Amino acid sequence: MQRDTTILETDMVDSAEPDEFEHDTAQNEDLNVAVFGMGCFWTPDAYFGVREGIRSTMVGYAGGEKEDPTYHALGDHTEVVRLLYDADTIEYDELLDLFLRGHDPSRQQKTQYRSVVFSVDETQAEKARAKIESMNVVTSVEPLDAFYMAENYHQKYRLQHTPSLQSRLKEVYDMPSYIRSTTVTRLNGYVAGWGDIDTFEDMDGLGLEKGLRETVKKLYFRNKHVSC
Ligand code: MHO
Repeated sequence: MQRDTTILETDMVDSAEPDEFEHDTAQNEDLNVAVFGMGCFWTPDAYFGVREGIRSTMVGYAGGEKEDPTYHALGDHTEVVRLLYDADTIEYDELLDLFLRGHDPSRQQKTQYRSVVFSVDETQAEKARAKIESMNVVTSVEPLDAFYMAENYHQKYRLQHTPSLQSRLKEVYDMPSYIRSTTVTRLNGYVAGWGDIDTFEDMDGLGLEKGLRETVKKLYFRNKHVSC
């Protein structure tokens, strides 16, 4: 299989300016980062993407020694989701609870899919350790050394496999903006059946045409919590 040559740098994505949908505008305030390994990364990308306070998600690789890992040459890395979140709306502790509920942390997995909290500072590490201390889990807590963004075709995977929505979104977003967009992040979760469909109804900022909103709803019910 041909190697994806359009891999984007994290910085490029974080600073990309989405242009059209209203819901994307207020993104310039300070956001926090959280990184979790919890199995195949398509699932947490969607699972976290619908939560209030999550501004965007990105999937990638972390935790190993190998430089510049790719999906097909992963080395000793683990698949992870990287969240940009607004700490005034959702606390790290709540993210940890979602993390623990969003996969089976008691199950030993191979390196690619292991259960791991990658902390970006000592406060996160302490919170994570305190939370799992009394639990019967295999989850490890490790400092995040490097995060390698995964190939574009892994980002917002569920949505990228929804052609009708995808073609409309591609008219609006280039790839960095697409990955960073809160709208796209939410939609990727909804089409995988996560979140509260009533919240979606209330989201007037999404700016999607009626037909496409119907598509999202249909997929939401059909795909209820689809996982890898
Ligand atoms: N079973 C999945 C895993 C994908 S993943 C991003 C597949 O190969 O289709 O690890």
